[in-house]
Amino acid sequence: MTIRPILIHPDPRLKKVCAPVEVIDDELRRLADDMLETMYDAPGVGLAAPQVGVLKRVLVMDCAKGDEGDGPRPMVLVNPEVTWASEETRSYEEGCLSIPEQYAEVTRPAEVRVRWLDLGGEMREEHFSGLWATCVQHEIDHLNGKLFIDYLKPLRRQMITRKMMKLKRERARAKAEA
Ligand code: GNR
Ligand code: NI
Repeated sequence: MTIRPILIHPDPRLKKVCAPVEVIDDELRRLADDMLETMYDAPGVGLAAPQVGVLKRVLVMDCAKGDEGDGPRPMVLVNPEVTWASEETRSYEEGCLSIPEQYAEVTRPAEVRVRWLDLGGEMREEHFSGLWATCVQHEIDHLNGKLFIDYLKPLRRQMITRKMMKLKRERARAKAEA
């Protein structure tokens, strides 16, 4: 398994609608493995393929931390689709590994049903609530080129984007000097 670099906003690859996965092969399984390792290393509770520069409809997540008892629950969702969303909403302070150290309240459906393919090519469907529901919607948004800051007022979004441009410039400079 390999930790892959996470793209930082703004990046054109984070704005693309990703393509459905056509075949589940070893390359895809390696991608999913790498994404899980990259997510746990960050650390984060979710990661979408475009965040590591792969424009395919794949996401990983594990929101089990903080849940009662049982250990980690790594999940890999291929071609995920929301099949039902609750009318009830909840707002949660979201962050994103592609927008480091910026947080904002986002309101989304409180619960969702999601259908996807697992790495064995089997169709799965599950009901998500709590952080799992927030996270899976945040990750599916990534697959559609959407970031949580797209829900904010334009001024706030622009302020965050400017901060990220500065962060990227500083990181590029530090790298050049290293
Ligand atoms: O690690 C993450 N935490 C988080 C917190 C609230 C709402 C969504 C998330 S997902 C984020 C990791 C990430 O950027 N996934 O795309
Ligand atoms: Ni994110």
